[in-house]
Amino acid sequence: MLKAVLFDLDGVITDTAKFHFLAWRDLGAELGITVDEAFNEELKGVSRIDSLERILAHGGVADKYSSAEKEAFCTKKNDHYLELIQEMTPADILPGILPLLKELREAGLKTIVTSASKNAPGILALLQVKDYFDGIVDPASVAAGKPAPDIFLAGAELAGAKPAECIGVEDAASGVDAIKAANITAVAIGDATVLGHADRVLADTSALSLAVLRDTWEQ
Ligand code: B16
Ligand code: MG
Repeated sequence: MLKAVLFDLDGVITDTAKFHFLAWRDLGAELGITVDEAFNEELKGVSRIDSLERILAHGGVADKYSSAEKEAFCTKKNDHYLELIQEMTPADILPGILPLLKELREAGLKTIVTSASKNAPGILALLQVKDYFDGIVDPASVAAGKPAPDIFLAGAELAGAKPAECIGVEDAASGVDAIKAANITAVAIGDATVLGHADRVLADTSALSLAVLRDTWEQ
């Protein structure tokens, strides 16, 4: 039986990806590294420090900075990101998400947030959807980030369900990798050419429903 739905946040519940992009783009510019939208795709679902490492490698300066300098760059990016997201309201919840959360509540399924973002609790509060979730996995508590399965395995455990009794919803290729590595059914939101390894790909969140999730899980 399908018992739990594990939700990625950025790109699934709300579109913070554009704010991550702007903050990384500006930090990159300060370091003389171009972060364009195509390269930004590779940062989706990837932790803050791993995103910085990828940007530095992309700029050919992987070994130039100390750990303390990298820490300072991450803090700067995050401070900028936090400024950008302060204006978020419930109107920024992506289409179809709120009806789905209500449907899942009524059907008695568990709902867990499995986001790589350390800002997830704050964003859920801004969106006023915290009460629709039974738990949030702390990304700092898992050994390895996406594409490793850890965060989704932790999400299943938090839901009190086996991986086979869960479904994961993701917008990033690294996130779909993580769901599949956890032996969980994956529903992806976005471009099928990037997310084709998911069990089902939907163009956008408005097509999400409990019926679609159940149908995918039962396939
Ligand atoms: P933070 P998700 C991920 O969230 C984002 O997709 C990724 O761009 C970001 O670097 C990562 O969270 C860490 O976020 O800097 O806020 O801790 O897609 O896994 O919900
Ligand atoms: Mg995401």
